[in-house]
Amino acid sequence: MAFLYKADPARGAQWAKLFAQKAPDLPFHIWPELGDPDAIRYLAAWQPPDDPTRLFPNLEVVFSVGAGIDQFDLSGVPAHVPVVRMIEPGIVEGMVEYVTQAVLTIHRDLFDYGLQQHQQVWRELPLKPAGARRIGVLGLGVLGTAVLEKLRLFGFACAGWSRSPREIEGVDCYAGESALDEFLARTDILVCLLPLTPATRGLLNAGLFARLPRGASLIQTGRGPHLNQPDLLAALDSGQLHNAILDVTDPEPLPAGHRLWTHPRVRITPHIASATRPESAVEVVLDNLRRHREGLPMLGQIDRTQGY
Ligand code: NDP
Ligand code: OXD
Repeated sequence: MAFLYKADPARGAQWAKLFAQKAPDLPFHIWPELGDPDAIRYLAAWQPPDDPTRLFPNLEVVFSVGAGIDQFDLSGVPAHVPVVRMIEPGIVEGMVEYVTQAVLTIHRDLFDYGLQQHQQVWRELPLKPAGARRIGVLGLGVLGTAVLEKLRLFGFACAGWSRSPREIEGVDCYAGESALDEFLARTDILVCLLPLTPATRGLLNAGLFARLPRGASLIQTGRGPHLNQPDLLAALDSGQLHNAILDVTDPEPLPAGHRLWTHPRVRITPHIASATRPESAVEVVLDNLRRHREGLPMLGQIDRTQGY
């Protein structure tokens, strides 16, 4: 019985060390070193190989090393093999930090002050209290909920949107297509923390931007293909959107010379909003292996019918 890791090899080396300490009886391999393919029962990957059960006929569980699983070709993983995404405290902490700094950057007009600094202009802009700033988070899952719980403490007017109805203390929760208009109309800073599925691909487009109040801002921490990039540029140029902070783009990396790189009201980071932390991730994976052995549901097992 063995565990195979197929993702960034430097992080794989950290996983290997942690497995050696915490599960010394479970042989751990880092792709492309496989050992005996018949012994591989568990695979953790950013992207599994094609046809994994042909390569590893005794495969029992596939883990995503990331929170999202859109990079998986689920049709290649037979239905009897559960697919488990990463839910671990390190990813949550990183995302809460990133979105909080992005919201505060926009809320405290640091984009505009940056432009002023560039022109050596010393001019005070009107200060808006947090309670007058309306934050709206698309996606009320593990990450969206954690982000809102933090933002609420600053006094922002917080709301979120999900597929099924949710309840979060101090947050106005909206659910489903029919509630999207109302949610958007009350949102000054829109944060995307959705999974990428056929239903959410391209959701951040001209039609959606037009339903936000004029001058709203976007923080995009979901997946690049949620966003129609030409529509974003048009909305920024027309003033419908005031600024945008993008952690994810399509494609990644964003090609050299793309207009988004140099737009004065766009800030770009290279998909670093959050990352799986080996120390906490290995604990969670080992706990899921225990659950699997005991026939208990694993934390983060995805619903294939929904694609997340
Ligand atoms: P979850 O699965 O816990 O939450 C997803 C949320 O999105 C749920 O509230 C779900 O609704 C909602 N949702 C899904 N589809 C729809 C839809 N069609 N309409 C409305 N709401 C929908 O995911 P996480 O919070 O753990 O992660 C969210 C995403 O964040 C990841 O999939 C990934 O894309 C991104 N991410 C980005 C990172 C980065 O560094 N930039 C790092 C980690 C994650 P419901 O509650 O009804 O199920
Ligand atoms: C993730 C990511 O999904 O890093 O975990 O984007």
